[in-house]
Amino acid sequence: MTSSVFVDRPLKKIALFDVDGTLTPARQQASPAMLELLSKVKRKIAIGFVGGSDLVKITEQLSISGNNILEDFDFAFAENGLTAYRLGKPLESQSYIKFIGEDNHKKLINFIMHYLADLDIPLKRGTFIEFRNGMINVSPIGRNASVQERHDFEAYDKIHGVRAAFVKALKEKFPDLDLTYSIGGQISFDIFPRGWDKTYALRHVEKDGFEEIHFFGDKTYQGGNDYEIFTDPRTIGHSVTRPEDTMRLLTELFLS
Ligand code: M1P
Repeated sequence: MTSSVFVDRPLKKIALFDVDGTLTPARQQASPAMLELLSKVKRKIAIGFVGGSDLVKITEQLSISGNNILEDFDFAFAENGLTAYRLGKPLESQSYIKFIGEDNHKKLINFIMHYLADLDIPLKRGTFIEFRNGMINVSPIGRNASVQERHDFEAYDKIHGVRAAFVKALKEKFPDLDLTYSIGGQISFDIFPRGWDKTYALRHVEKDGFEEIHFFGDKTYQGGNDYEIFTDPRTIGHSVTRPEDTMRLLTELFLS
């Protein structure tokens, strides 16, 4: 049975959204039209986002006029759900560093820093490793690349497979660490314990007993960071190509 807190929604369903490429262009802000549509959808069903990024970045993208995203969305999942909120209240979580341990983490970071230093790519900026609650994020060009530099690196990486080779080297070096390496964005990849992909968020949503859990994402292909939740038997998956595609589907599914 659906939890009584969602009794005001006529349909006992929830829609979960990836952020980059689904609600917003990659690492950019959502359009006012998208936020307006989401607020209409929220009158019918529960809604939530499930992003790979941390909450600070997702807030930059979804709070375009000072709006509180923890109020706009019934469920807010950053770092695949390792940072989680339901109706504005934080939910229980786990941490990457506790899982892996300081010693293994140090070995991993030392290897990554050597690899980064030896990497010959056209541009290097800054912030090559970001330590988060549920994962670490590694970027060969560096996280403070400009928007144009991001696009250029993404195109370069499609040809040269810089990130794929990096991930291969890590898997070979650390076969015993139970980690997943996920290339979810344009310039970086995420490293987190196996199983801490976006399906992690479903444990929080399941408890409310929705009749249907819809998921919308753009990286739904095998190897993409939406693949596991998109193919999970608990969800009805929708593969989208860009935010306008998400808007079209939402209107068809829940507003017509
Ligand atoms: O949401 C997808 C990814 O977004 C960012 O990736 P990038 O900066 O490479 O475009 C990162 O926050 C990454 O962690 C996340 O998975």
